[in-house]
Amino acid sequence: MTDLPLRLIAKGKVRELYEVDDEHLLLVASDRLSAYDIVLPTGVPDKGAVLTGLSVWWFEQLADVVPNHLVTARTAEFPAVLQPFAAELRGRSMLCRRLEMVPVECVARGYLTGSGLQDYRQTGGICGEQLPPGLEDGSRLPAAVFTPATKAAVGDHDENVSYDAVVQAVGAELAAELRRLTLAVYDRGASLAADRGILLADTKLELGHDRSGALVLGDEVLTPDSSRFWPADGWQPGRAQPSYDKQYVRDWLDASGWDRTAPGPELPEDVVERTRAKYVEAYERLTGSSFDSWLRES
Ligand code: Q0T
Repeated sequence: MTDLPLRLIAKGKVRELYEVDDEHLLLVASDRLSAYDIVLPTGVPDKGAVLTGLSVWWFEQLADVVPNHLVTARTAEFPAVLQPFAAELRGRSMLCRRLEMVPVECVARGYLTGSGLQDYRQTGGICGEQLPPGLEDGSRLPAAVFTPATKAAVGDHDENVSYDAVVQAVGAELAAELRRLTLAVYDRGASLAADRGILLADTKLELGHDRSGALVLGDEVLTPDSSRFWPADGWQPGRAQPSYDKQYVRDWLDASGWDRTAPGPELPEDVVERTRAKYVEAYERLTGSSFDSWLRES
C-alpha cells in the first residue's frame, strides 16, 4: 500500500505495525498469504479485512476474560494524519494502545499437530507437559495445554519452551497469569467456534502490560493466521487435517510441483477467489454477521 506518514516499528510476514504517538500504534493487516512458510506473490483480496474484523469481534467476545489493546477500527476515528489513507486502511487496521509486550508467545493447544506433534513424538509430551500415549496427528487433547514459545526473528520458527523457562524469564506470578489467560481465551474461542462447526486446534496470543500495570491482550486474536481452524465435519485424527482457509491453496501448490522455496508461484484466479470465499465464510460463520457489514462499519 501507499506509505503511511508513520514510523514502521514491526513488520511481520503479512502485516505491519506503525507508531502513531507515544501511546498508540496502528496494526495493518495486508492481503498477503503465506503457505509452507513462504509469502506468496499473489494476495487474497479482503483477507486483511476479514482477519481484522474477526479479531475485533473476538476482542468483544473475550472482554469479560481479558482486556485488549483495541482503541478503534473505525477509520473515521483515526487521527487526522491518517484521514487521507482512510480508504486504504478501512476494514484492515486497528488503532491500538501501546503496551509493554511480554516476551513470550502464549500458545494454547486443544488438538495435537504441528510442532506440538513433533515434540510429542520425541518426548511423549509438549513443552515438558506429559500427555497420554497413543495420540496421533489431529488428536483432541484431554484438556487444552499451555505450550509457550520464544519469539523468533521474521521467517524463523518460534521455539517451544518449558513452563519452567517462562517462570525463569518473567517470574512465577506472571507466568501463572499468562497460562491462565491463554487457556481461558482458548477455551472460550474453541467452545464458540465448535458451536459453529469450526474446530480451533490451537492459538497464539501476545500479551502486554498497559500503563496501569494491567495485563492486556495485544496483536490479533483467534484469526486463521494466529490459530489453526479446521472444518469440524472433516476432522479425522491420524492424518493432516484440512485447513479451513488455506486448503485450496495447499492443494494447488502440492499439485504444481513447486519445491517450497521462495518466491513461490502466482496463484490462479479461481484458487484466489475460492480462498477469498473461505475467509469470508469463516467471518460470517463465526460472527453471524455479513462481511459487508464489517466493511461498512469500519
Ligand atoms: C506491540 C506495543 O504484532 C506484532 O508484529 C506485527 C507486525 C508484534 N508486536 C506487537 C507489538 C503491540 C501490539 N500488538 C502493542 N499494543 N504495543 N507493542 C510489538 N510487536
